[in-house]
Amino acid sequence: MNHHCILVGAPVDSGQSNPGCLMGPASYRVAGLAETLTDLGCTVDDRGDVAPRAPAPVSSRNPAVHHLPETVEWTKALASAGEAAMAAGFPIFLGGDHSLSLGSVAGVAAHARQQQRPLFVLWLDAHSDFHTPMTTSSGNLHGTPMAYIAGLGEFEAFPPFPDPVPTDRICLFGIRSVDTDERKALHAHGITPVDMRELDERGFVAPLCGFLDQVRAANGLLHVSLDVDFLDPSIAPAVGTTVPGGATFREAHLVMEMLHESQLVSSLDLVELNPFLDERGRTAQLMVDLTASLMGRKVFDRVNRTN
Ligand code: B3U
Ligand code: MN
Ligand code: MN
Repeated sequence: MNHHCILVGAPVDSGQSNPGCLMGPASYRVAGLAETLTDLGCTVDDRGDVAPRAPAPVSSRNPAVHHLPETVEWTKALASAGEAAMAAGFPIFLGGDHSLSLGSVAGVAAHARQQQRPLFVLWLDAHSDFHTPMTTSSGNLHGTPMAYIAGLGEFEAFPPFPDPVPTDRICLFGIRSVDTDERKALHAHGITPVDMRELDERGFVAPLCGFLDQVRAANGLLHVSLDVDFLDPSIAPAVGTTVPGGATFREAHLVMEMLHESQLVSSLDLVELNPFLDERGRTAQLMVDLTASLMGRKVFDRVNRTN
């Protein structure tokens, strides 16, 4: 894992309807993300917040879709910031709602193509985010990035995704809210999410190890997209779309520690934090602590964890 962290602020609020995500990057800074990473021995380059260009007057054929022009400009700006950050170190995209991943992962994919390395995506989320602008009924574009990344469906004014990620390199993990059209599309494209039912039955370790083995065998790059609503709302209230039954504090840290130990992760999104809905900064703090676990913070170094 590269320990030169590039912080890319992405105060995106256009992909959903609950104002507040634009305060996310500031909240992570206040919660001490850079200081935490520095304490862990990382070097940190905070590049500030990305500024998109003025939106062009584009509209969607689906009348439900809102803020398409703004989201298209964020996608373009974050794709170029992301590609540049990948060339320099380990990008951490500070959201911002999940529509930011339309751009962050596009930038990461462009870098992977240039490096001739296969890109894998781990989507830690309550939702599958597998709509297209044509199928969404909420019109919230934060529900679309996974289909865009897979190169599936029609994305209207968005630039074509640089190098679509084949569906067998995508792992949707922690899923517990899927709309009918998304379910149909997931079936049609042979994607079986690792949903909470599977995690209840098998635990978190085996499904995650299976995916990480695939990444390792292919010498792949691994992008992790962490949506606040992956977490149970009782520990992470600061999100507009809470869904009960999410990952616990211990499960979430376990995932992050396993990701650290794999040494496979090459980029990270922190998305959907809405500081306006937070309680004394506890969700922002938890997201910072989870990032610390991903970057190597442990309680104790054991030689053999099974003893
Ligand atoms: N699938 C629903 C709900 C949703 C997706 N992502 C979030 N919520 N955060 C939709 O609006 O597309
Ligand atoms: Mn999401
Ligand atoms: Mn979600």
